[in-house]
Amino acid sequence: VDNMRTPLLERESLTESPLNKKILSIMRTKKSNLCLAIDYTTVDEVLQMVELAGPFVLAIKVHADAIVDFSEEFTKKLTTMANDMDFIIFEDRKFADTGNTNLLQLHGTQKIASWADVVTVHAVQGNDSIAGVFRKVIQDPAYRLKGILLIAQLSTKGSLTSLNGYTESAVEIANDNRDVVSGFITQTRVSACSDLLNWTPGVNLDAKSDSAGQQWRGVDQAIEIQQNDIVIVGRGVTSSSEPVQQLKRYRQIAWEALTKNDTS
Ligand code: 5FU
Repeated sequence: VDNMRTPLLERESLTESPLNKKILSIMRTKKSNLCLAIDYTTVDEVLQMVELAGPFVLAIKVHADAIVDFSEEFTKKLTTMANDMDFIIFEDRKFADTGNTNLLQLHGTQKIASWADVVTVHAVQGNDSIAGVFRKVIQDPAYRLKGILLIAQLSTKGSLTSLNGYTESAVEIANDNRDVVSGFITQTRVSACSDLLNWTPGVNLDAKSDSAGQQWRGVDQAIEIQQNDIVIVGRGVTSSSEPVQQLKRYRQIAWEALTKNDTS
């Protein structure tokens, strides 16, 4: 398989996105292209896992609206831990509405723009509901938010993102808004552009699917064959009785797969 990826060091120096510069720098320093998806439902459980995972991960992904006792105190602790342990905070909100509503939700009860470094955004609502709104927030130093990941492909069985032209249209939105879009959520690398990072969920080394539409594949498939940059792993770690062992395992396998042909 040809390596479509530019060496990491070169990407880091070439990128004009401060967020991607930071991501690529953390990746190289921590030797980690692992994002942990923590889908626990209480603040205590989430923070305990962050404490364990912090040293091994590039990013921590949460679903703030799934945490039943979510509070501003939680996000204060999370941002402190992210600063101390050097990881990116990723809120997987999947914004998918009119630009005005997207903006209201960014600043709503959870104040996502204030604590998340990066959020996911569906491409389905179209360029004008995405670009201006997120640009305004990202350019405002009052907020922590520094970029968005466009969902080019979902990992779920039967996902409509595989309909003709959908993924290509998402890539077009990214190309037109390079100062806002930091990369993609995808299954197979969708852009050779070195300045756009390809993050991939649906990764598990020990299981193929849950009973609710998720499809998992291994790290070699995700990184070497499908040429993604960053793996997003959830239950492979969070449902394990030995999470630290699993964190080390996923981090090592994913890093080796990413840097195999990397000369930097
Ligand atoms: F955009 C997507 C997607 O296409 N598939 C996903 O699985 C997001 N996800 C998220 O990644 C999902 O919401 C979970 O938070 C996480 C995967 O966790 P798992 O436990 O490895 O299935």
